[in-house]
Amino acid sequence: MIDVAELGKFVDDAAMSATAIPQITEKHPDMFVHDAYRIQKASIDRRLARGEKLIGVKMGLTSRAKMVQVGVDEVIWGRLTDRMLLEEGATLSRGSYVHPRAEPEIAFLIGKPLSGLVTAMEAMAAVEAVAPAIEIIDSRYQNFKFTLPDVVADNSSSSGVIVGDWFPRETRIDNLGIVLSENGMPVQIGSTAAILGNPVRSLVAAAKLVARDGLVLEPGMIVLAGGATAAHPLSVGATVDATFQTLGKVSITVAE
Ligand code: 0L1
Ligand code: MG
Repeated sequence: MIDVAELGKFVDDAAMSATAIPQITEKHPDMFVHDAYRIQKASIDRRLARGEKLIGVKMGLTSRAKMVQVGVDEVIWGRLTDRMLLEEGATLSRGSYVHPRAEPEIAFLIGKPLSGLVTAMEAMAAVEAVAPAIEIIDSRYQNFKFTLPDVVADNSSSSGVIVGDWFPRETRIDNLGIVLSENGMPVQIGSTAAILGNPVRSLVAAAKLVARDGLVLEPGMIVLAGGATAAHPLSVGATVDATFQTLGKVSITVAE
């Protein structure tokens, strides 16, 4: 028997205290993905009750590299709150995370309400701007190990987002080279084409998936399209830059 409220508190407490927890499926091997989305919502509702604001959603496991890295092969989503937003160039505190990793992503800024089954053209018509971004993921599970329902319940590992300069929605984002560097040394190289072949497909998937939960992507919200490369672990002293062909650079520095 799944207690959604109790498990929502379990993952929320782990995120707030940066404490690694055992996988929920160890105790609840019968947990399904739809239960996990209810737990995710319960954990984010706790944040909203504490005064955080919902600012958008993140798509996860949208590239082959990511699916292989975590051994899960289904596109998932999670919720972003204002507390997760970091300034471009900011310094984050390693101690506030369990085992953070960085992923280069594309961000969409929503200009018109978007939800449900839409074509790529309809999805793009709802976009106001696009930007290069870094997502900080931080699975709360011990050893970064989880099943699909586990990771969904844990808000799809979402924990931070850094957005670079916004560009008009007509800007090409379908096949841009990306270099992720740590202290000037490349650690991952990829292309935005690795995001489901084109990041707009991730936006189409976001519209469809959030609609199942009765959610609408509202003007002003951000949609993170998903990592284009494997995620890179963040260690103290690292400055991590994601440099995108034609879109520029997004950076983050890690302190104690
Ligand atoms: O954003 C992502 O693709 C991450 C989804 C969850 C899996 C992970 O924590 O790596
Ligand atoms: Mg991601």
